[in-house]
Amino acid sequence: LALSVHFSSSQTYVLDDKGGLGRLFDGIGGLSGGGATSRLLVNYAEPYRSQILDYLFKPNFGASLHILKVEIGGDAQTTDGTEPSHMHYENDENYFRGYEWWLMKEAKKRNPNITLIGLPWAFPAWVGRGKNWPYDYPDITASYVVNWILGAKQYHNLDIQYVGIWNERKYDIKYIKVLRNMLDKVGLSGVGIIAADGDWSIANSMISDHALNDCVEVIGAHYPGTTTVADALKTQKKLWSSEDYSTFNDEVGGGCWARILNQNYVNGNMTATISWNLVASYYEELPFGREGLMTAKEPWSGNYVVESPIWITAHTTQFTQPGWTYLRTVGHLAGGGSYVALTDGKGNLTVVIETMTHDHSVCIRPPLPPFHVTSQNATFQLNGSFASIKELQVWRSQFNFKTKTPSLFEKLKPLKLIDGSFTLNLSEDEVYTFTTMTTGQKGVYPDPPAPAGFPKAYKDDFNVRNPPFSEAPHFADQTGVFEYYINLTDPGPHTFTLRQVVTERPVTWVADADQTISVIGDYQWQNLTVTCDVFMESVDSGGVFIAARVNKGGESVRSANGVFFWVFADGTYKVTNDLAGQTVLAEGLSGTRAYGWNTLSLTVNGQLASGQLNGYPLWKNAVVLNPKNGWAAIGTRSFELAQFDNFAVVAD
Ligand code: 147
Ligand code: CA
Repeated sequence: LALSVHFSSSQTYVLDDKGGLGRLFDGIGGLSGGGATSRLLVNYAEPYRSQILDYLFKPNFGASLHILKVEIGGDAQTTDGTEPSHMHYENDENYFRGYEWWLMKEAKKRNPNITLIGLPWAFPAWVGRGKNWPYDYPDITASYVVNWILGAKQYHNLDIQYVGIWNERKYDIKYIKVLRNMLDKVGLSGVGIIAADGDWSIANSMISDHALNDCVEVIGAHYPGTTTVADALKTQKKLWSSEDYSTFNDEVGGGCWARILNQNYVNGNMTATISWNLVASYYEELPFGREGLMTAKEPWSGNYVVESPIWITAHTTQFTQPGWTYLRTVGHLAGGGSYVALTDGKGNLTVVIETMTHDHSVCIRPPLPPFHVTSQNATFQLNGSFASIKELQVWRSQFNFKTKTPSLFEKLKPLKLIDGSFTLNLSEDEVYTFTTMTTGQKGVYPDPPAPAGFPKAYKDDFNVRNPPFSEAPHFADQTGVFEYYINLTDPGPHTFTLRQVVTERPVTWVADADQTISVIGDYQWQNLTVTCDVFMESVDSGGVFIAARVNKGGESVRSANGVFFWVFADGTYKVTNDLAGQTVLAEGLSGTRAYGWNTLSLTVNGQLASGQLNGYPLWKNAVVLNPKNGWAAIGTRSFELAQFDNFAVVAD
């Protein structure tokens, strides 16, 4: 016999500051990078690009984020692509690569008080001095990171407030001390160190090492599942969920975000939560597709989607600021769910309540233990300095998984308080904000253009004298870095090209390929012709390719399959089914050499592929059974310099 029992609870919750306050609130943020998650955002035309940025950063409009964390590019694969380093080589410094500088400036334009954070995932090879490890020469690594912070100020007037160690990899106590010391020496004593962007284990090291403890301003844990550990509490440091979320941004994703934004404080005393990622602006078929607060992955159409996590963020961000303080009176609701309350210390109060059910708030990690949420009545009694509050603004989100028509961040009628008290009838899967702040707004722009596939006929001659970004539109580097390049001595048709510039295997974060590769186009493409002029810069050993149907990127890039047409500087060519070059479909002589331009053309149609060199057929009828579809790509045989020009693709 199965019994089903329905609890219907009704309870009173006191919100009070009489016994003192809780921890200082540090904000809600988004993470660009780790890696290349904003890659496609930069190529949106106006007004769409500014609209997306407004939904993310503009105060009292959308997510109105308090924190922007970015990757310090290290020339290596860091999840959805590579991000360029400010120092490809030891004697090289350039603070205008990539898009993180631009993104930080756009964020700051909208919210001058935004907190900026930098964190490396990978490092250029020279930092490791030949080893795949960044800590053998702590002074080198520290000065490399400090240069990035100094460059942010010098070239972009950006004040970086926090810097991290090495994302989700081992921390090194010596290195942390060297970094702290170097920051102080160059006048960056205001830059706080977050450590160690992984689990909580650094707390234990901090307890036994006072000097280390003094170096670390914030303990940052990733995907903490809303809880912390005794050692972390014992340090009395700020505790942050410095990377969290990473969940497909449908309604369950929104539910995950609502639950952890409250419960990271309620259960884990964490005073900041940062979403991986900020905005899903990478090809969806790359790893962790659409795991951003919103989606903007179609610069060619202008389409973007303001997903539910944006409005869930707004419930907290629009009615609080870093520097507000949590009340001690926060907690769980009797019928399931949670509430937090924050104050600015000047009489303002913001209460956020969530009643997300288990199945509608599962995040990617860690596993979520079972719990029950039921509809319930809740009475809130405002005491202490809040006793005299007469009216609260009310904002509500109802996910409504039954009808699949969520109502997100709706402003309801202000609530009149009687003797500082109000009673609610809470349903499952709701988020409420009750606040004295009257500045909230559900920002809106006209609908963006309809979604559309990548253009079937696409070309780029890279002829841009002052490119707004170092990378050419829509190319998503998966190993190596491809940059606009000017051949100052070339009088002719190849003055402006795209150049692969990483010449040594970086200190990696995941397994970069042994070849470099940049993908572009529509993952669904099957039949197409890819054409590109190529120029090798390594005598004898050089090699370059163009490719179609490339089926993998991100951390799986090493095992990418597709149709790869290579020419080598030793006068030969190859056609392979894989990036690694193991499965050879055709090979022979090409007469190709370094320091001369050649035009490659690759046509794939059904199960057959053919190739042309400088307009003449070189090979044909290579049989391609798999993959059936994938991106177009360009790349090199190894970490070597090479140039590309007049890239063109025509797809069926
Ligand atoms: C994190 C990374 O820091 C991000 O760059 C991004 O890759 C993100 C995607 O979910 O994940 O790395 C993690 C990888 C694996 C685990 C946790 C974090 N894990 O298996 O618990
Ligand atoms: Ca050109």
